[in-house]
Amino acid sequence: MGWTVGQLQRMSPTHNFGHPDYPLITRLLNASAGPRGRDAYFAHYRDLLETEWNWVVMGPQVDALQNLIEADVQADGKKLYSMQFFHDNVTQDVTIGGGPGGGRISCGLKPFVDNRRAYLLGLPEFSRPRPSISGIQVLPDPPGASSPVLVLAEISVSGGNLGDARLFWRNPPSSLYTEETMFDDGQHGDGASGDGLFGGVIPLQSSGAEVEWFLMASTANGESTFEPIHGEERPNSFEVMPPVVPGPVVINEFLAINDSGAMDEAGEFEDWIELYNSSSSTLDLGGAFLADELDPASMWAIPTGTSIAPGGVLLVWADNDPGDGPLHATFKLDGDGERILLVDSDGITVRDLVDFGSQEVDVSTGRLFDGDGPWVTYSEPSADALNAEGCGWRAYGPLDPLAPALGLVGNGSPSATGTVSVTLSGVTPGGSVGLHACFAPAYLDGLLPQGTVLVDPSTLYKSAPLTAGAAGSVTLTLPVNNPSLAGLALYLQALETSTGKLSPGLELVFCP
Ligand SMILES: [Ca+2]
Ligand SMILES: [Ca+2]
Ligand SMILES: [Ca+2]
Ligand SMILES: [Ca+2]
Repeated sequence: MGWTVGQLQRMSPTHNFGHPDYPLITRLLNASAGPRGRDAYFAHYRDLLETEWNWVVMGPQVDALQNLIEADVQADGKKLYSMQFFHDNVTQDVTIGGGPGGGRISCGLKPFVDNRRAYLLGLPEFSRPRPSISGIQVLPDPPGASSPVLVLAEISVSGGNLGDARLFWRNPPSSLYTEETMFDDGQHGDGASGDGLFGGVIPLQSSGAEVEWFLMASTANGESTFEPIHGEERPNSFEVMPPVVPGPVVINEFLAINDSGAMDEAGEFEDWIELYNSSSSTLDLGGAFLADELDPASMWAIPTGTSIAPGGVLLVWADNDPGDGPLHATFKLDGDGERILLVDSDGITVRDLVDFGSQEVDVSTGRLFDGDGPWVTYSEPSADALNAEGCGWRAYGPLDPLAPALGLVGNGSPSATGTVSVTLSGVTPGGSVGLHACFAPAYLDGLLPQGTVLVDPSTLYKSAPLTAGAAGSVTLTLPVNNPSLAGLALYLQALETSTGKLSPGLELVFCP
């Protein structure tokens, strides 16, 4: 280009705008084409500047590339420049050649990146405040084919004024985006008017549709932010789930990461799915499907003659090992999260659908009561057995089993004629902790900011205030000696008063 290093470092981001030989940038940035071209251009430019165009990021990449080619450069008998230049030019300008008038300056990579970054960050387009977007929610979760989808986001501009917020969506993925306005008027599922929570609506889409979407918020001046970064190029997405037509058989429990639990006929620890028959008759499941996606071609047909007893369970291995036996589905479960579908033999009617997130090793996810919710996690899975069986202790946790900060275990056999004890751990040494016993469980997410409340406070039987020992644990022993309690169920959860830390849930059903 015949430019000096300094000129290159300070090349305008709108270079060639308006030049008749450069129609693309001219049309993109032309105000008559609407604000989005220019605003989006600068937002993308700024994202690159803030994430990539930084020697902290690029330096190690340059080092890696230099190491990759160094031996070949060394071996090159016809190279134009010395090895000294090969190394020096990464971090400094070098002068190549000489003679009258001096040599040509080859721009050092690091000073170029540093100086151009400093120049760009000083431009008003890249230094004025722009919106921040956080707290994204997509409702319902997962999106279904029976209602539009609401996208919520907290949007604000620190030190500036918000101009507008927009939601862009498309279906199918290769099509053009449709633009929807996001509102903070209290009329779009967005909480109160003017509270900074914005709502935008993606209209009703059909079952199985793959919808891609992103958000763009702009100041009145046009400084813009994408969520996710790169906007239309790398959008968020969701698949529209079909409506569920409940039947007597449901998905009851599953384990997506099995390291040391139930073993299949081949001696392998495999993923599994447990079904439950809530009806009072034996049901033939032959021809129905289990699947991890809606595509009929990928569904696994339950073999003819497979039946499930009334009030009974059926275990299917999700190991993609059809040779291991009849009940081995042709898919596995993704421990990072996916879905399980139970589909009628028509291949269309969805009878049950579980959409799950990231799973932990050897912790199953299941219904707290067989055939019925809420969904909880079990550190002691019950493959091919009822989730709630007989009397005794039963631990259950929130869907994120790692969330509880306190431990809570029941000791010994909980006989109605003996003594019951529970041990709390993980408490602040010497700290106060309450053990709450209720007659019903619950799954109250969001009631306490620290975690999920797993007992129903409206059915409180007793709260026991306890003080932890120096090791942060405490055991409560209760003589029961009341045969009439046999069969009674209590649901226990501990809450540390000062920190709000919660334990998992613990079910106690008194044995005779
Ligand atoms: Ca609002
Ligand atoms: Ca798995
Ligand atoms: Ca297997
Ligand atoms: Ca079970």
